[in-house]
Amino acid sequence: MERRLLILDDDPLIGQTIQRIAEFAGLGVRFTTDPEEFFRFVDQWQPSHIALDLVMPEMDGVQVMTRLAERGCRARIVLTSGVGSRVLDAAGRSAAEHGLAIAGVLSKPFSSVALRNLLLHSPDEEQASAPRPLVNAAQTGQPVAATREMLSQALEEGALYPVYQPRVECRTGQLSGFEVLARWRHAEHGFIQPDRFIKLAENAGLIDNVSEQIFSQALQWFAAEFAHGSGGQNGEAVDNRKPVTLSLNLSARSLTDSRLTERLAQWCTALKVRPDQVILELTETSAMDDPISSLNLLTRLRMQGFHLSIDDFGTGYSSMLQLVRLPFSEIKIDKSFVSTAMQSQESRAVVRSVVTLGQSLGLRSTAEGVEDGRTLDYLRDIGCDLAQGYYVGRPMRGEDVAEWTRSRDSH
Ligand code: G
Ligand code: G
Ligand code: MN
Repeated sequence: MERRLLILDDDPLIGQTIQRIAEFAGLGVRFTTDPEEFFRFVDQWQPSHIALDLVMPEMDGVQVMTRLAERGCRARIVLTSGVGSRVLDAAGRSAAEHGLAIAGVLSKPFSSVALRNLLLHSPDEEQASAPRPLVNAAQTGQPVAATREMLSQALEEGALYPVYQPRVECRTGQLSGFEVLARWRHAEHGFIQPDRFIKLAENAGLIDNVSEQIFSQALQWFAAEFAHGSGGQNGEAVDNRKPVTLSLNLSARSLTDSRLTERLAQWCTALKVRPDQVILELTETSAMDDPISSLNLLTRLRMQGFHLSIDDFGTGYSSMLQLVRLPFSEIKIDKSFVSTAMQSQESRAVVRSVVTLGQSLGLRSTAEGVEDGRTLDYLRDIGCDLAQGYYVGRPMRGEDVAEWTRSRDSH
């Protein structure tokens, strides 16, 4: 495909410099300092790439991007500016949230090599280097408004089931455990995502029923595959490895009375799963209805040997106060920071601080949302303990875990 670059910059010197670099790299180039002419070129010349100055007197880059988004512009955009990388990063995320394709951001002064790389590298790499929204953009797909009745019926029919996402040690790559994630397969509406039914379950007073179904299925699977410290699929003890763990998401609403957690302890006894192989992940610790009784309950769980993890740390739902007040043994760094760590200096700063905070409080740190090898390398370098994310493994059905393990062992 022919590459055509359209440049909008109020500074003719910079615009011409970009033009020369791009022409030298073999691109067709148009350059203008006038926003209105710019939009005429966008419509008539259909550039494959756009270099856009973020700060201009007549119309700033964010306004330009809004108008590009309104036109459904598919060109890959390189943002340039002297305003500093924080502002550029934010603008890049805002553009990505508008659905624009961002090839990258360049702080002025930039090198010709950096510009060439952004203009020439393959779409795959461009995808990877695009700044992504810090907060996931709105749900896509056709949202089904799940109702209490639908959920009750699903519970009766056993339509909820667990999937398992692996967690590995950053240092060695060794399997550490699995997080259990709930899934709902609806006969008509297909898959309904947890972000749409967990809240509903909490508000409808059904969250304990949801958790019971998910936990019991997950514990049975786990007991059959991994309990008693065995790492083997067929029960043959695989040596000196650390026992594999099972992480369960526990709603703060389930801490108002002890029924669910008592059943959890009973299941563990019956299935011979050691409580110290089970990690309970808590989010929205600030939403605990009754802080004193939940503290009691969590402390008892901890004394029984269960581990406690503070989930989505850094999002505001999981607060520093709760981190110190409650007997946690693990801190999970929210995926919004981890998945943007390679593009954003700010995200890296947060990830690093949380790992350090964990270390000084004697907590294990787990990064969730690890989507590429570079992020995993980075996490290892800064001393993060565990990694979880699409790069390591997607959430999968129990019967697919053996295959995942085999494919890892084979290379
Ligand atoms: O895969 P993902 O979309 O599966 O999960 C979205 C969110 O839903 C997770 O952050 C998690 O906190 C929550 N979640 C998933 N499974 C469960 C569950 O079994 N119980 C509770 N309380 N929350 C869950
Ligand atoms: O409990 P919690 O909010 O942490 O649940 C994890 C959520 O993150 C689940 O919805 C899961 O599907 C999702 N997830 C797991 N790995 C990745 C990843 O690498 N990238 C992104 N964007 N989401 C992930
Ligand atoms: Mn979780």
